[in-house]
Amino acid sequence: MLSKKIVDRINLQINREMYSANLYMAMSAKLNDDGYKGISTWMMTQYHEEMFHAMKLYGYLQSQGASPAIEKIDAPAIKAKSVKEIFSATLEHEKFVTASIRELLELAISEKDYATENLVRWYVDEQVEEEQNVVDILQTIEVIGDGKQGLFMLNIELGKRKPSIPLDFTSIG
Ligand code: OFO
Repeated sequence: MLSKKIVDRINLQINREMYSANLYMAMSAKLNDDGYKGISTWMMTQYHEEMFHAMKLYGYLQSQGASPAIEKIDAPAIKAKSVKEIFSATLEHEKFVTASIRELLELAISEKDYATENLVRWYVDEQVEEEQNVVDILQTIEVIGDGKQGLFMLNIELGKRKPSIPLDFTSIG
């Protein structure tokens, strides 16, 4: 059985993952408006990844007899204008999520909640991968420059991204 502290902290993480999903959906919309359909697809795929992160925690709470608490999600604030700025903002956001996951892991360890610890370690690995993906894209932008020709190629490349997670959440948990 999960402690109230753990349930509350997992619910906070669900909210943060759903905020991440909204943030990337909003970025996807902006990129689509700006004519970058491929990069917009990459961001929408990221939206699905984030929803999966939220739903995996949701399913875990239910599997432990606890209730997910769905709260208000803040509207995403996007100040970034260029593609490079958007990916820099993405990296900053992922670093925030990584810190949030570490906090949850530290709580699980301090409570000797080994089941939650095991679950959260999956997110630790996931964050390493997510940060690396964005670092790679930023490095590519450094190499090709953020002129129109380079971004045209990047747009084609990132448009090939497919979700690595199931999009049907009904079986999670
Ligand atoms: Fe982007 O990894 Fe979840 O939030």
